[in-house]
Amino acid sequence: MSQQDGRSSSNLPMSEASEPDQAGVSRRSLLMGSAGLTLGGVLGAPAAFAQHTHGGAAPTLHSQEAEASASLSNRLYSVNPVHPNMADIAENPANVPPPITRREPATVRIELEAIEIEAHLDYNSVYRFWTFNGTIPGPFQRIRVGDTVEVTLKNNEESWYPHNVDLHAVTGPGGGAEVTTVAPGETKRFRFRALNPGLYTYHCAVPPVALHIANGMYGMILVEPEEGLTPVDREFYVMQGEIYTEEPFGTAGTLTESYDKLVEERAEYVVFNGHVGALTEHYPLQARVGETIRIFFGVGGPNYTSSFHVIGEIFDRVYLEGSVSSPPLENVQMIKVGPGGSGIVEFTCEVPGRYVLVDHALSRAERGLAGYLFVEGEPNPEIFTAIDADGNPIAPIED
Ligand SMILES: [Cu+2]
Repeated sequence: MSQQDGRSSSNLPMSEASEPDQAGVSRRSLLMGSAGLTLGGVLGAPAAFAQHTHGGAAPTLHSQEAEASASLSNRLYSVNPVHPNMADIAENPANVPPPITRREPATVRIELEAIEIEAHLDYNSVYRFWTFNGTIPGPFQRIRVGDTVEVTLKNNEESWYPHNVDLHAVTGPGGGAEVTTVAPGETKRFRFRALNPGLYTYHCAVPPVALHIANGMYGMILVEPEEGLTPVDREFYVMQGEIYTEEPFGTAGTLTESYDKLVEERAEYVVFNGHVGALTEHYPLQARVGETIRIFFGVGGPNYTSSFHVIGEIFDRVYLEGSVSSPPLENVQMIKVGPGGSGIVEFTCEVPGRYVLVDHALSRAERGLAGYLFVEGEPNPEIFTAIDADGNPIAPIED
């Protein structure tokens, strides 16, 4: 399972602008606006939906700038207007390999590269992230129980630090961490047998481990059971993490990591898929009414437990702790996922519109943590409609 996404070693130059134009959005209005959007009006945003046509490749920054004028939420969480040439580390949540169809074990390869890369953290700031393969989370790995897995970890020549990988799906010392510790420019390999099905996290475990995780070195590996998972219409890959900067949340410019805040567990940023806006403006989830949706959810952390919830939806089935060999719980509002943990949720959206992914510890929405799921389709007033004083349905607002 070689993973290549084409951006693995593009350490793009930073724009000279370090004091960005505020683009008419003060930090205060951003905060108030994001709170209102998150908790308040979550009706459909068909215009924004139509503009996002991700076919696997990231949209160009030019197209994102063009969208800015048409989308309110884009104004709040604009991708990177002041650093147009800056690399982006957000992983596309739709980037999930297809289900495994073979019914025999095989030997599969996982190829990872530790890449330290300066990229935008928020619309007005950049940060030196540490990644697997240039994305946060690192690429989703999908194997089958009984497979023999050969893991290669390369550390990019441009790196400043050693890295390694501990996969929670591994039975063996350190989950592979000890045998994969690589200096910049070095490559190491190991082989393991996948004995237990489930959804597992992986992460760098070079001390201080919490720092390597906070800076972005985490991802997930799904070990499918022999019979596979139940087919669904759409699968998504979402992970939550914290970022600890010296500068307060919202500061413009190049931000620096804070070891003190890290050990005190006082994050400045909390994000889905790497940076502020990754799942609102950059890669919102997209689906159609009636489709079954599965989200592979994990917490890189390193420290916070997530109360993962989709505003306006109820999970039909949840596989707690990423266990795919236990029966699912049904009809659940929220799942708790601890650091290094995972959970799988499945649901169907009956009503079109915009749904918001959150950690229900909602102070974190004020520090960047939110994602959108846009559901397209015909209105379904039998299930949900605004009504007037006489109880008559009010037609949804058309864009
Ligand atoms: Cu590392």
